Amino acid sequence: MKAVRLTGWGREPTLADVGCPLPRGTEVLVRVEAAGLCHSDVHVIDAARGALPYRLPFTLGHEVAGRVTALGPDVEGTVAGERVVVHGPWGCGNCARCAAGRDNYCDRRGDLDWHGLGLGRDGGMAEYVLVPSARHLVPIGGLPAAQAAPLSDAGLTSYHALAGVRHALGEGTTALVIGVGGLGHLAVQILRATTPSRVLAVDIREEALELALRYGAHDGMPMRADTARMLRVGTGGVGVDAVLDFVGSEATLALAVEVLRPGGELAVVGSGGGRLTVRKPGFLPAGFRLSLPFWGTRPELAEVIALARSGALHVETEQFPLSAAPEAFGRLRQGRVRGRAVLLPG
Ligand code: FEH
Ligand code: ZN
Ligand code: ZN
Repeated sequence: MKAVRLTGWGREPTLADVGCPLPRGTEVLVRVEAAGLCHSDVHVIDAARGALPYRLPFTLGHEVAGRVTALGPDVEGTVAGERVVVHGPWGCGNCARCAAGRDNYCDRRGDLDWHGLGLGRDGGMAEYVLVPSARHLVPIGGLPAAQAAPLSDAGLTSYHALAGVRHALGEGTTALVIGVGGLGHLAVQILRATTPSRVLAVDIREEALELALRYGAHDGMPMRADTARMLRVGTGGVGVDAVLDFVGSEATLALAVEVLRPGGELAVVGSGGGRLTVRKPGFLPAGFRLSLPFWGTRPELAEVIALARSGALHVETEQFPLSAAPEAFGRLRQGRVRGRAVLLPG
């Protein structure tokens, strides 16, 4: 079968022919219908030798949807023909976190030499993918795979980040989304669908602000020197109740703490590597709370899929054949993907 393989650290992945795996025990073979690209894939590709515990080669792709095609003899919980999306942050499978579908916070993650689907284990940028257990599968019904796949990472990560700050987003509140790309445009929709908050968006790109407004943001502002002042004016001088920062740079973190209300929540999702000085006494808003959420849980993925199937969530995608993976990665690196890039093996 064809697969996008990472064969060397710092080397671009290549399309190669590899054997199609046969499911054993509790394993499930899924015919891939769509696999999304993520900035984390680029971070993995660019990682220095030894920076990650992963063993090469492996197939990339941790944002995958398709159809169950073969089952190991001990499989329970799915059937051949079922259309599914894969919950990608596979953990040890034995700790209390994994047992609850919270593999993203597996207690034994530090002992593993992989982080899940397409992250040190063979992923779904391929015609088929082997999933260790049906517990990692969420049914998608008639949802198109090119919609479902990005929801398993971009959608789930946004949803999980929001879950941690939701308590601050009741009636009369304001939420700020910084960075309206593959994750941010979904966060805008999830906020509108699940909170009463007014939703503001900030980005450096005019087309990203247009995307935010198209998907329900009440207002969008360019990232400039006076953005904090504009946001304070736009919130009647009190600031915002929660910030979801999908960039995570020095500038966006500084903007976030400048516009947060006392008791405000900051969820840093983007891996921009920005730093924030947290000290007392200091200059952060009183009652300031910070979260660094990672991906999301399997139960949350089922909630995201249900939102999408209800029509409340739509993923902006750019679709490529599997063979165009190098072009898709090039566009992702250049910041020239509108929404989420998705590979279609079929
Ligand atoms: C995956 C692996 C490591 C870090 C971050 C990620 C995210 O893309 C998962 O959403
Ligand atoms: Zn990802
Ligand atoms: Zn575990």
